[in-house]
Formats: sequence, structure tokens, C-alpha cells
Amino acid sequence: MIYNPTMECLSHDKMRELQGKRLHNIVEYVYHNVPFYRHKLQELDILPDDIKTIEDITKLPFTTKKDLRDNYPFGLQAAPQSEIIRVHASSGTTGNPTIVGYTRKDVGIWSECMARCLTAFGVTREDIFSVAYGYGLFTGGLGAHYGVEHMGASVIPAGTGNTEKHLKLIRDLGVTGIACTPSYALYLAETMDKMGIRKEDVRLRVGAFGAEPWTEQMRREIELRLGLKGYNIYGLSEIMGPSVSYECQEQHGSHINEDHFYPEIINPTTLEPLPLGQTGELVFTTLTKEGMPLLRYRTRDLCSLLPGECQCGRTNIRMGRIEGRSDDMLIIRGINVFPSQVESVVLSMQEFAPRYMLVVDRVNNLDTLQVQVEMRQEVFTSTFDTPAAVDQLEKKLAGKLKSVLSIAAKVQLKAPGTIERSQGKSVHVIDKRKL
Ligand code: DLL
Repeated sequence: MIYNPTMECLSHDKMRELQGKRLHNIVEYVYHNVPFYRHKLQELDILPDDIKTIEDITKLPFTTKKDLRDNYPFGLQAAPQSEIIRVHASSGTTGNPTIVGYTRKDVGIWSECMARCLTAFGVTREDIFSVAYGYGLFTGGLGAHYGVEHMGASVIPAGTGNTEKHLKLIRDLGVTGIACTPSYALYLAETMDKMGIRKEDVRLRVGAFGAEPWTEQMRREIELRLGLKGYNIYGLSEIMGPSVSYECQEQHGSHINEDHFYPEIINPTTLEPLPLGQTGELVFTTLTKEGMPLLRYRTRDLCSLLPGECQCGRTNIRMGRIEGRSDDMLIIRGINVFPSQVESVVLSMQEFAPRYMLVVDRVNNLDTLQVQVEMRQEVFTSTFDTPAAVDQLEKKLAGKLKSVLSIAAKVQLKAPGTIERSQGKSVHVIDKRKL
């Protein structure tokens, strides 16, 4: 089944024509409604009427996470506040999160895009679908939730945590589909083992997994242990949230909802567009968004756009798996974490030297984060013999980290001079996960 055959199977030429029209409209819209873009376009001597076809996109300026940060919180919002009905936020590189406002039309388009994904995964109105992405500022929970409702399956808004209760519901209600991070899917499998629930005891048959990188090997393990078929779903809050792209039954790349999100691949150093099939940085332009439209947003995700047609009948272009990032963002339990966020917390506390290390690992299929920090000499001398004082200091730092990162980190205080110094570029992350 294809949810919206008109848009998902549009001929290449018709799609380019539609994208060209929409691009012109969005440039006109931001020119008149977002001073940031008006100034950028004026600097480049571009008027909205100079953008006529989709090929003209290369004339437009890029937008970066830094631009969002510099214009925190609402600087890039195009719609008046009275039209914004939802606000989400995701981690920024420093203290400020990235704020994204959605109009009613945006939420409608998002829900439809999500319904397209679920339909491609084989979900129907008969399914009972559990959403176990985080609900809240993160786009995963509400984004998936609205999509399930939009297509008419039954949604169970499980959220994260409460895993045993959730598994009981999965078994007792005959839940057939689940949306969560791939690592949480593996954690569910572990917990099932502990609770003595066998995969034969549950009716799960389809999983919508994304929000973090995962491998084919992880897919096989999840499928084997939960007895379902796992599909990749990709997205980012700045552009929309989950549903920017999705796998079909062929599982050969993910189709992009390119009538709404126009993709380009660029060389992250020269910023030159790269041909189909080559790996580079993925860039998106939102073609229809009202709340916070973005021109040529640099996602920092590295991947390629796949040439050729898909056997499933959809014509919208496919992207390969995310192969890495061109910045230092980590994704820990589905949450984006920048080492610079940890640095800003460490630097804000007198007790510590600016020496820290993030150690990321995966224990029993759950990501763990340990933050090692060197104490200043005088603090070390005064607390060294007092375990209670060390404990208190660890708790203080852990509390501040939790509020900035939104995930718990285990803190380990170190004696001065004990965190390894690197010879070249300083290293702040040891990632022991094999992804
Ligand atoms: O993770 C939105 C989402 C929610 C996608 C649920 C899929 C499912 P952010 O928190 O803004 O939004 O994080 C976006 O996560 O730039 C990628 O680096 C990474 N990412 C998201 N989906 C995938 C995926 C959501 N399927 C960042 N594979 C993106 C690999 C992914 N990485």
C-alpha cells in the first residue's frame, strides 16, 4: 500500500516542477517574514523572483545550527506566534536548545508524512501501535503518535521507561507495531528475557526504528529477538521530526518525502553539490513549512542519495543509511549530546579544571555515558580524604549535567593531571559502542 500515490509516485519531471514552484514560494515567504533570510538574500543580491526552478536552489545561502543558536529562541520563525500551535526543542551545541515552532498546517503535513512512512512499513488500520519514543520536547513521541492517528491505527502512547509495564501491555493488548530507538528495541528484548516473555507470546510484527544510527546487524538481532520486521525511519527536529525519510518493503535506502523536504548532498568542506551516489553532507530545504522554514539546512549527517528506481513503485528519491556526522554530535539513547554542552557545565563550576572526557558505552544494549572530570588542585587536596565530599561534588555535577543534557551521566572525579593529554587535536570522547 502507498499512502499518497500522487505524491509518492509522481514522475521525476512533475516532481521537479512542483519543487521549483514550492521553492519560489518559500523563498518569497521567508524574504518577507524572516529578517535573517532577507538580509542574507540581500547580501547575495538575490530577489525571490530570481528563484524560478529547483535548479536555482544552488544560488541560495546555507543555514547552520549556529544560525539557529544565534537567533535563539524565535529568530527564524516565519509565522506569527498566533499561528504556532506546537513547539519542540532539540539539543544545541551549547546551553541553548534549538526551538522549532509548527503551525496547524505543519502538524498536518508532518502527520501525513508519518502516515506515509507507517503505510510503507505495512502498518494498517487494524494494527495496534505502541509509540515508545520520548514524548515531550523531543519530536519522536508526538511525531509518531500523530502519524498513527492520522492513518487510523490504534496508538498506545507508551513513551520511554516503565519497560516492564509496557511489555505487559504489548502482550496483553496484542500490540502489533512499535516505534522506538533501535537500542530501546534491544533493551525491550532483554527485559522480555528477564520477565520470561517469549517472542511467541507477543504479536509484534513491525517496528519503526530511528533517531540514532544503527546497523544491519542490529536489525537482524532485533528482528530475531522480537519476532518482527524492522524498518528505518529518519528525521530531524529542525526540518520536521521523524518522517523526513522512510524505508519501503524493498529496504534498499529510505524514500525522502521530497515534495516537502528537498535534499542535496554537498562536500562539507567546499560546500559544492555532489552527484547522486556520492557520500557527503545531507542538506534539506523545507518546501512547505510555515512555522520555521529553512533554506539549505546543513544536517551534518553524512550519506548519499541513491540513483535508480525502486521496485516498490514509489518514485521519491532514496537516501542511504547515515554513515556518520561531519560534527562531533553524539546520539546517546536517542538524545543528541554535544561534548561542548558538557564543557560549558564543567567550565561553569569553580571546582573543576577544564579537563574532561566523555566515555560512551553500550551495556546490555543500553547506551551509558560517563563523564570524567579533573578536580582543581586545591579542591582535590581538600576533598581527597573525605569520600562524602567527593560524593557530594559528583552529585552536584551530575545534577547540572542532567538538566543540560536531558540524560543521566555517571560522574567520575579525577585527580589533577590524570586525564590523558592528546598530542594533537584534543580528544573529549571515547565511544566504545560498535556502530
Ligand atoms: O531524532 C527525530 C526522529 C525521531 C527520527 C524518531 C526518527 C525517529 P533529532 O533529535 O533532532 O530528531 O535528531 C536528529 O538524529 O540528524 C541524525 O543524526 C539522527 N538520526 C535520526 N534518525 C536516524 C536514523 C530525531 N534513522 C538526528 N539513522 C539526525 C541514523 C538518525 N541517524
